[in-house]
Amino acid sequence: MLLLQFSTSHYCRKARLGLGYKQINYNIENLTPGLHVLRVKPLTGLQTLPVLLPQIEGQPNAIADSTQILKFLETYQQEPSLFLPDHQQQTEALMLEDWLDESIGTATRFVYYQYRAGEGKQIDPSLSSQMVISVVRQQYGINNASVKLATSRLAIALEELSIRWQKNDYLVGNKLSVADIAAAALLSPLALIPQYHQGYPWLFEHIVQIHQLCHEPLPPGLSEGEVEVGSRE
Ligand SMILES: N[C@@H](CCC(=O)N[C@@H](CS)C(=O)NCC(=O)O)C(=O)O
Repeated sequence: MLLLQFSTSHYCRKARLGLGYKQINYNIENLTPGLHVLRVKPLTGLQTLPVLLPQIEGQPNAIADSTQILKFLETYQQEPSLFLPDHQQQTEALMLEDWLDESIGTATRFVYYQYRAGEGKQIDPSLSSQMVISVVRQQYGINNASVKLATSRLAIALEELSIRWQKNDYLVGNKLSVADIAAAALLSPLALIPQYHQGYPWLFEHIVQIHQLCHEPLPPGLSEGEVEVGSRE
């Protein structure tokens, strides 16, 4: 299998977590933002990444969207399962996944790129990085007003996740589901923002645990050698 991705995209991280959880072998092709459209659009009709190319006879040629990729992986290789045996719980996990994808992953992007363009500029002050950040901000309409809205959406999300994760190790049911994978991937960019990293230690503990369960290297801000989550308070 081949995963077409942007190396830093949190939606691509979500697909990698699914592949890693099921321990499926795959290769990666990193695409350049902007030019990626030339490679991706003819394959899927869309322009977003991740895209998975199963490269297996009898399987679809290309699968776009992280949610569809996880669904495909579940049919391709059932064990270990990412779907919950209880139908109602599985529906709840799919709803949470959709909310995290459509609302919270976007809110994270807004808050993250605002930080990288301001206080967090020193993470990579190079011209090329600052140009990418500026293009992304324009593309998605990231400005003070939209970031304010995104920040309040994130606050509600963190409240909801804290209730669920503090009650149980998993967001729904008693095992890892697509909801946990979506949350771990789509909130991971917040690890680089001190206000979130210091304010929500339980979030990053869960993100680390889920990455370990999925055999996926930790995201920036949580990698080995960096300051331990719990010791930052
Ligand atoms: N719902 C999609 C969202 C993916 C998405 O927004 N990908 C971004 C990268 S983080 C992208 O490809 N942006 C490029 C573009 O829109 O041209 C998914 O879950 O795969």
